[in-house]
Amino acid sequence: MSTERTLVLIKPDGVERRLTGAILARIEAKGYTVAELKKTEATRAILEEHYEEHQGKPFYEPLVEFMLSGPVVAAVLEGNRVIEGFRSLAGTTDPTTAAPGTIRGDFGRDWGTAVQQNLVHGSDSPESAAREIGIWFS
Ligand code: DAT
Ligand code: MG
Repeated sequence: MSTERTLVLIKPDGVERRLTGAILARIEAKGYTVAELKKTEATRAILEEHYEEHQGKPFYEPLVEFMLSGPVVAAVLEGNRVIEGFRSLAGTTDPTTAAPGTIRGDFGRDWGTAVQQNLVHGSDSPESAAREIGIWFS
């Protein structure tokens, strides 16, 4: 067993489309524990830290603007290999090609700016998870 914690965000598109419950249901059905949960508004300062690795990329500003466009739901999940496991539940970054059966594949829409409107964020490594949990739940 390798019990881990990961940071999950339900992005503004997921909250606005009333998909919070459906997404959390998939997380719980998989057997992960929702250890922390809150609805909150991101700030530019939080997002600059959260998306530090993407600063300077062409999609960075649109991504930050999108994340500021409405409330998000932040969660800490616990479970065996949950970092990799949640990213598998979420599907690949682009909802157009994310596999059916995944959150992004089943609920993601193709509407022009869709890559950033991909419903959820999940930490990608133990280091990112520790860093991101500190940002959203300090
Ligand atoms: P992920 O969220 O799958 O970890 P990432 O960390 O590479 O993906 O990128 C963070 C977010 O930025 C991603 O969820 C959506 C957006 N994004 C990534 N690549 C993009 C691109 N080529 N065009 C527009 N938005 C992009
Ligand atoms: Mg990422």
